[in-house]
Amino acid sequence: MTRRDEQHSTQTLERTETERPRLFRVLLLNDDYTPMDFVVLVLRRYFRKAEQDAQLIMLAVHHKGQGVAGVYPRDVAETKVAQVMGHAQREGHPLRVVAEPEA
Ligand code: TYC
Repeated sequence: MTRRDEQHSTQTLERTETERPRLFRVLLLNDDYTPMDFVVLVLRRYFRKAEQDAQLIMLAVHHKGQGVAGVYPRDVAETKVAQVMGHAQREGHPLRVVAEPEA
C-alpha cells in the first residue's frame, strides 16, 4: 500500500508479508596441512556435529575441496567463521572457513 503525505511528500510502503532472514552457508575449505582430527574437533565443537557426521563431512571436504559445516543467519555464520579461524590460527593450522549467502 502507498500513502502520500502531501505536506512532506513522503511515501510509506507497508507490507503484510514478512521476509525471512537470508541464510548463510559456512563452508570448510580443504588444505594439505590441517590435521583431520582438528577439522573433526571444529565440526563437533562449533557446528554441533556428532562424531560420525563430523568424520563424514571432514572426509567429504578432504576429497571434494569444500563442504558445508552449517547454515545460519548472517551474524551467527560470521561469528562461527571468526571463532574457527581464530582457533585454527592459534593452533598454527592454515584451515580456511568462509560464509556465503544461500542461493
Ligand atoms: N586435507 C587435510 C589433510 O589431509 C584434512 C582437511 C580436511 C583439511 C578438511 C581441511 O577443511 C579441511 N590433513
